[in-house]
Amino acid sequence: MTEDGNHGYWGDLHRPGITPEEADFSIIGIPFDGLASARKGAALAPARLRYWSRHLTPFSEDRTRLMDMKVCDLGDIEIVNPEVDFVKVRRQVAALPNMPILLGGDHSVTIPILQGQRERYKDLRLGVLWVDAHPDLCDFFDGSKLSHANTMRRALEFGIETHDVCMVGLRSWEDQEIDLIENGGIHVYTAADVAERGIRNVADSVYNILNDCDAVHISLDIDCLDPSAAPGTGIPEFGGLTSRDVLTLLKGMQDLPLAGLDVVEIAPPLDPSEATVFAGLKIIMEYIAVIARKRQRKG
Ligand SMILES: [Mn+2]
Repeated sequence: MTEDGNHGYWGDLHRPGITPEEADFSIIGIPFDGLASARKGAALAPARLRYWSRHLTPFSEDRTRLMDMKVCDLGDIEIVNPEVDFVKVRRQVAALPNMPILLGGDHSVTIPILQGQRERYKDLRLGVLWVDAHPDLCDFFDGSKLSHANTMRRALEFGIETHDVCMVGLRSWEDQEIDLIENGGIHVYTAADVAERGIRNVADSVYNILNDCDAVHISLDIDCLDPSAAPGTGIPEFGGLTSRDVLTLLKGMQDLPLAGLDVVEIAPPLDPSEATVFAGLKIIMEYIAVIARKRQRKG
């Protein structure tokens, strides 16, 4: 707790002056929403997440102590022209000595994030847990190949294998995505599947698939959640995951070789209550807790 009554950033886990080599996590904002198709605003998310991260305490909901987890907040990577500037994200992620937690931005920023992860784990099997209302498998969207509807399509082109991708929470489709979804080999768990099978059952399936990988990146679009839990996003999709589903899913991934997280599509201008910003913060802190529990158990 600081003198003004606030905590430090990231529930006091951010140590001013620490280097990435000394930290467990690097937090990087990518305040870019230039390729979101409608209702922009996600560019403002990193600033709001940081601002309210001082409200957090260094505990998870199950009272896992997070104080030993060291966070290095590296600030933002500015994107003006994605064709040119996405390479900054790719290079930074590829070179990190610790685990990245990335703050979008719209989902297009995950294209260079996954490229960077692909480079970090270059000869290894990289899996992706994709938690989203949308598969983002369009080849071309809104005149671009780098829009937030193209992210996983591009990832499949730079060497992430369909059978190492699990998608959870899906419920909205573009015509050009259907063939890949139905015949492409991606493991698909719709929001309706989660409601019918229960999240533990789905989480077990996801775990068993991704446990064959050497490293697993989690990309979480806040629109995976039902708009009742996270209304402040560009394209709210009715019928989504509950907040408890998302937390149970995260906890279920604890024994995977986790390699990083991105949280995207939080749009503060569309989030007057800021409940969606706080949802993102909870997800980030519970992800840190997953890693903390893993360490403490090994301890
Ligand atoms: Mn989405």
